[in-house]
Amino acid sequence: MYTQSFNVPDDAGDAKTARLKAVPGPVDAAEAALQAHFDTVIDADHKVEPRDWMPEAYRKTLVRQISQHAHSEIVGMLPEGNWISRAPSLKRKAILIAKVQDEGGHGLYLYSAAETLGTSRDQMLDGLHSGKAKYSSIFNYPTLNWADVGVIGWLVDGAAIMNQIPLCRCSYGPYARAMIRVCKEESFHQRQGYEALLVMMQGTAEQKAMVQDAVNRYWWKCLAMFGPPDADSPNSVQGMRWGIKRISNDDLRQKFVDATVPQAEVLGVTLPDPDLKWNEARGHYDYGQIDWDEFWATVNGNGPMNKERLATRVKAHEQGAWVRDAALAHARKQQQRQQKEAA
Ligand code: FAQ
Repeated sequence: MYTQSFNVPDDAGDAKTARLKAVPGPVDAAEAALQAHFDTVIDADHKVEPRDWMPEAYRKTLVRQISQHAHSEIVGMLPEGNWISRAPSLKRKAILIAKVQDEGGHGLYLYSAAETLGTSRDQMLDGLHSGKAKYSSIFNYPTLNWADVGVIGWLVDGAAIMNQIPLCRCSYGPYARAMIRVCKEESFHQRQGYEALLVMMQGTAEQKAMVQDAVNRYWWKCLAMFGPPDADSPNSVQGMRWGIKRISNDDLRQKFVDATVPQAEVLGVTLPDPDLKWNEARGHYDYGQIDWDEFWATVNGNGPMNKERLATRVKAHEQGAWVRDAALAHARKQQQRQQKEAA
């Protein structure tokens, strides 16, 4: 459903570049030469690899974005994981288990990609568990009924793919390569959600009402997932100059709205926005105002489920300590055995 973004032109135009954040310049001639080479790589749209020299600000930005992304994947397992024991059939249960497991896998690819930048998994997890690191706002809302699981697949995974397809062309090689596999899997997640909703929409009046209720609760939160409007997005312009971000927050949001409206029509649900209408002149759907105060309250830890999500994550980490200890002990034993055999 979402493959169109691989070849959209980049949008790093002059007006936006004028708002570039200040990044410290090179300190000496040797560093200036390294910086010049890095700029050439970026301008030629080649990949930066872990062993290449890169400006500290580029490294920091990537660690920030990739680790937040990894945290989102593993915290994102919780709202749907909550429904595994209550899935309405064996088929839906098997699909949901596989999906939630995939999200855990995405977290692992992304933590591994961030580790290539010199940060450790422990450091990243400390950031998450202490509440210092961000993760996607969308996972701080409750999953109240079974239709929420379908809507997360359709809309949350749908928004995630829209944002992630351009990341397959990110300038940092390990992140770009991780995103290719992630996007393929997310595409199945999106379709399974949509298919589950299609089935419910052919069911009873109560089932249809459940779907509409879930859409009503999730629509606006999904639009906010793309991040603040471009004018209020402090990281966007530099991220685009570096080829990390390829399409701006607002442009991705618009692409998501345009792609989703026809899907809602096929499904037979109403998107809860009286201002949503086709604008012939723009060639896009117009849509209403997003509640940014609510978004920032959620991002800053005060959403309906922030405390519970974090507490569940911390508990899972603590209770999983014995698994990590056992894996390390096993690795040590294997290493000793190999050393003995080699001696
Ligand atoms: N939630 O200047 P910008 C998924 C923060 S994966 C929380 O625009 P940037 C899979 C932002 O970090 C979903 N915080 O920032 C799945 C920054 O704060 P900072 C996650 C947000 O980086 C599906 C500040 O606001 N995807 O769903 C959010 O240029 C189903 C200013 O914003 C990714 O992480 C938000 N929604 O653009 C799993 C994709 N938006 O760090 C389970 C990779 C913004 O300066 C079930 N990330 N902020 O303190 C990105 O593409 C970018 O980082 C953006 C934000 C677009 C999220």
